[in-house]
Amino acid sequence: MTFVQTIQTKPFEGQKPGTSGLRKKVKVFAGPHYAENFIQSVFDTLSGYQDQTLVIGGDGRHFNSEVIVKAIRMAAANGFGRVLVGRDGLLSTPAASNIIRKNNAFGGLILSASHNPGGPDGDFGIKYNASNGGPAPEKLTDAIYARTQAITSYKTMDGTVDLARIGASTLGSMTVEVIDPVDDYAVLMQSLFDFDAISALFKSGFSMKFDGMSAITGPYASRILEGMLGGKSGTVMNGTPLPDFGGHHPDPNLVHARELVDLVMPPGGPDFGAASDGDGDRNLIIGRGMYVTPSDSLAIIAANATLAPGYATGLVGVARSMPTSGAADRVAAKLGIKCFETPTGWKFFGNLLDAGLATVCGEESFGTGSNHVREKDGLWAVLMWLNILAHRKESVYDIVTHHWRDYGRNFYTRHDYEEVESDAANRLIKNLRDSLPKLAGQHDISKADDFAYDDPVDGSSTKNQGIRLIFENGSRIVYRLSGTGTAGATLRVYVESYEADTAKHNQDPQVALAPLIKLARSIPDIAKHTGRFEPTVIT
Ligand code: VG1
Ligand code: CO
Repeated sequence: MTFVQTIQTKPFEGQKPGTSGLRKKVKVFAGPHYAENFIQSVFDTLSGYQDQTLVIGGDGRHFNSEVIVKAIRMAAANGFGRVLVGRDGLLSTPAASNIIRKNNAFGGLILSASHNPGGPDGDFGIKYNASNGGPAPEKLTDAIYARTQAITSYKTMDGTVDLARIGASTLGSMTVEVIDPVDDYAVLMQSLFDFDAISALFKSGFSMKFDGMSAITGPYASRILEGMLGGKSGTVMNGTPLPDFGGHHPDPNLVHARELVDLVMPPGGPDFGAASDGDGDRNLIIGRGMYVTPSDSLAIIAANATLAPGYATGLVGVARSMPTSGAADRVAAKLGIKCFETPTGWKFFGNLLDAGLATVCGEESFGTGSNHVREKDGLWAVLMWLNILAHRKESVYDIVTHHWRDYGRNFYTRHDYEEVESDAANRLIKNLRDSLPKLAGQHDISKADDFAYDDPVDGSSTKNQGIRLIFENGSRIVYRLSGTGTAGATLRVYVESYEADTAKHNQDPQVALAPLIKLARSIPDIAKHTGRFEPTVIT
C-alpha cells in the first residue's frame, strides 16, 4: 500500500524560469527538496489536472533518472491519472512535444538544460510544457516563480518505478506507461517528408554525417537516417546518449561541433553534415565548403518547404526571433505571407502556431521548426534539408549561393561574451538603455530602442527583449543577456548587414561585418565593462 506523504519545505531563492525553463548547476538541483519545490510549484500553479495525463522525459544527462522518479511520484501524489514516460526516462524535447499533443495530455515536464554541459559539475534543468506541447508562456512561468517563493510543502509517495521496461504499471491510483521514445516521432517525420526521395538519394551514393554529440538525438537519428532511410552505417556519429555527453558541450555550432565540421567542410568530405544539441531541438547544417547560418537555413527552408509533402500546400506565415537575420523576411515578402518578429525563446511562437498564423519558425541560435510540434526540432530541420537536397539535386553550397543570388545575402554573426561578471553585464545594458535617446542620429543609426513585443493573439506584452541599433541602410546591432546560463552573465551581440551585390557574397562574414563589429564593441565599450577584448564564442 502506498500513501501520499506531505513533506514540509521552505522556498529557495532564484527558482525563476529563464528563456527555456529553470536551469541550475546539478549540484544545486541535487540539494534536498530543490527539484521537488519547483515541480510542486508547477503543479500548484495549474488546475484541472486531476486524472489527466502528464508526459515526462529528459535528455539523459546526469541526474535525469533521479528527477524522473521524483516527478513520477509527485505526479501520482498530486492526483494525475496517468504518466507517459520515455524508456529509461529519455525523450527529446520535440518528441516530448509531439507525445503531449498526440495523447491530448494535460502537459509535460521536460528535464533538460539543453545545450548546456552535463555531468556532475554540469547543468540540469526543468521545463513545463502546456497541453499544446509548447513551453509555458510567460504568464505561467511568472506564476510558477511566484509560487516557488511561497511554497511550504510538497506531496510525494513511495513505490517502485521501473523505467527500463516498456509497458504500464500503477503507482497509487496513477498509471505509469513507459513508452518507446522514438516510435511516435519517427511516424510523424515520415508523414511530413518524402522518405522515398531521401532513400533514393542515399542509394545514389549521397553521403552524410550526423553528430549526435553523445546526447539525446542519437537513437532518433540512428533509427530514422540509418534504419528507415538507408543512410549507411556510421552515418550517425556519437550516437549513444551519455550522462556527461562524453565531456563535450552539446551545442551544435562551429566551435563545439568541431569534429563534425573538420570532417565535412574539406574537399572530399561527405555531401552533408548535421548535428543536434543536448535535448534534440537545435540543428547545425553544413555542406562541403559551406556552413549554413541558422538564419539562412530558416530562409532557405521557407523558400523550399513546398518540396516536402507535409508543406506542399504552402506556408501561412513565417516567424523569427528578433535577433535572427532578416533573410526570412525577404522570402516571406516574395511568397506574399507575413513574417512575425518575436522575442528570443520558442515560447513566443506558440500562440502564432496555435492560431494558424505561422507554419515555419526559427531562431539564429540553431533552432528551426514548424507547426508539426510546439518546440524547435533538430532532426526535423535535418530531414527538411535532406528533402530539399533530394528534390533539387544540387549541393548544399549551390543551394545556399543560389539563394543569396536570388534574395541577396544577410551577412550575420553572433559574438558571445560568456561568464562575465553579472553586475558588469547589467551595468553595460543599463548604460546602453539610458543612452538610447541620444544614439539615434549618431553613426547613421536611424532607430535605437529596447525591443518590446505585443502578442497579436492574446495581446500580452513583453518588454526589454534586447537593445536594437538599426542603421539607415537596414544593418542592425542587437545586445541582450542570455537567459539560459548558470554562471555569471553571457552578453550576446548580434550583427547583421544586407548585401545585394552577388559579387560581394563570397566574403567571410567577420570581414564583411568588420566595421559594424567594431562599432558594436565601441558603442557600449564592452572592453571597459567586461575586461574582455574578444568574444568567447563566435557563431
Ligand atoms: C538561448 C538562445 C535562444 C533559445 C534558448 C533555448 O537563449 O539564444 O534562442 O531559444 O537558448 O534553446 P539565451 O537566453 O541564452 O540567449 V535550448 O536548445 O537551450 O532549449
Ligand atoms: Co536545446
